Amino acid sequence: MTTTPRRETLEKLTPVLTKRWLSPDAWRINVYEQLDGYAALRKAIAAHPDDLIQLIKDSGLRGRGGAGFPTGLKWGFIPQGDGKPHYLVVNADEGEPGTCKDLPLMTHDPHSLVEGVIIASYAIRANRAYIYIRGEAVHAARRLRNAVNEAYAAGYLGKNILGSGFDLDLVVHSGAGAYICGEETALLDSLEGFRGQPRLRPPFPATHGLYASPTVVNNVGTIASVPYVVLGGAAWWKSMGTEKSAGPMIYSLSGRIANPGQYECGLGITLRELIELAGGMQPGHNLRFWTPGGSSTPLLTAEHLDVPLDFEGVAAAGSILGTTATQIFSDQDCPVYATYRWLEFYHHESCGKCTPCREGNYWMVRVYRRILSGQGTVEDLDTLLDTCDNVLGRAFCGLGDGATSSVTSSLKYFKQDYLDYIEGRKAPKLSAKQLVGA
Ligand code: L3W
Repeated sequence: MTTTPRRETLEKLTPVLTKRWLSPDAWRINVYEQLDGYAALRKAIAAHPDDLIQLIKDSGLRGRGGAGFPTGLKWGFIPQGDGKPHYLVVNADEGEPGTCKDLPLMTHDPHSLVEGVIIASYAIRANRAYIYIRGEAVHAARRLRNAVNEAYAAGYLGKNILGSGFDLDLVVHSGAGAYICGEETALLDSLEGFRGQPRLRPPFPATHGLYASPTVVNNVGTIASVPYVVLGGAAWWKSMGTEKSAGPMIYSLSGRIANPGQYECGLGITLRELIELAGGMQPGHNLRFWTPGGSSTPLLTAEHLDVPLDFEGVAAAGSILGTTATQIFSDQDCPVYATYRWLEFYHHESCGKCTPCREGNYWMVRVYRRILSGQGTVEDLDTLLDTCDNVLGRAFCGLGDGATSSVTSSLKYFKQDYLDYIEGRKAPKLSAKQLVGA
């Protein structure tokens, strides 16, 4: 039986980026314009670019792609007067397991992203921008391309935008469905036509990005927030969220929840409140473990229901806010098996460039198969932790680090589940046949 949220919890919903999602046809430019669309662009283009960067700094807006890096600071890194072209690249390669906030935004409200792109490009003095969208997101890409065409026809893109003298071309580029291309430097390699593999950082894209030129790479949610900050002001933006984690955030809830979906609330809401907003757990299920921000973030448990879901609160609880993809598992789910399935994903998606990630994930998958088929040993648990030690901080990019998150955290909280497979108290989850090749 689903439960009805209390009024005080319902008031925690702050539809800002999601406010047009339920308006029919909001993806069409005429409807978008009737709903305040492109008003922020008119305001921004009358301002000095440096003032816009300052506004974004003042608002406290932080990256919505997983790392929470201060957006205004990143824009401010772009060298000015360097004679090089500057680029804005939107990372729309949403692929983190459990994450589903950017694709609905681009499907229901693509113009908010296009408007954000134009304002951000004007601020950093870029005359060319790209949206790199995940290859499988065919429908969202179609909506985006339609929005870009509409924006060109309305004079919001192209030459001399709104008579300001500012020119901008925007290209929507579809990837080919590789998770690694969500890593910003692999994305840039892919955009340049190379195989998508991460580059060594530093130098960061802010100085050496696309075609070795200064480039801002921002997530969809970050750039789509910009028009709202411009219209509402820094103080209004800061009135939502917490002091260090300002603004609203789209939390995607999935798993054993009555009403899975996207819930936009001020940063700092708790999982207890989110579950209430989502109508409670599914009947017969009790919360056992969950990810605060996708499969790359360490698991938390029922003990962490009241942790504030902002960058600082989640870090203090030993995890990472990540992409705010809360995947909710119950007492009917197995943390060992869930971790194995995530590891299979990382193993499959590892680009192979660095040894710790390529080999570490391969070996860990083999160990999990052994444990889950009832043939594991207690020593296997040390092998897993030792492998994680050799991947975390030693891989070339965040993919390797992310892969270790559920392994170390599930061993920390649910070691008994591992021992139950090893010592025969739990029936094997995999058959001997599935061990073939392990
Ligand atoms: C100039 C400096 N720029 C940092 C920039 C840097 C980047 C941003 C954040 O990974 C995490 C990852 C995933 N000068 C700079 C500088 N920057 N120092 O700031 O950088 P960083 O290294 O903190 O993180 P990152 O490499 O961007 C993002 C985690 O998010 N994640 C998300 C996964 C989502 C996907 C997806 O859906 N496609 O992959 C979830 O947890 O694991 O740790 O722009 O250039 N001194």
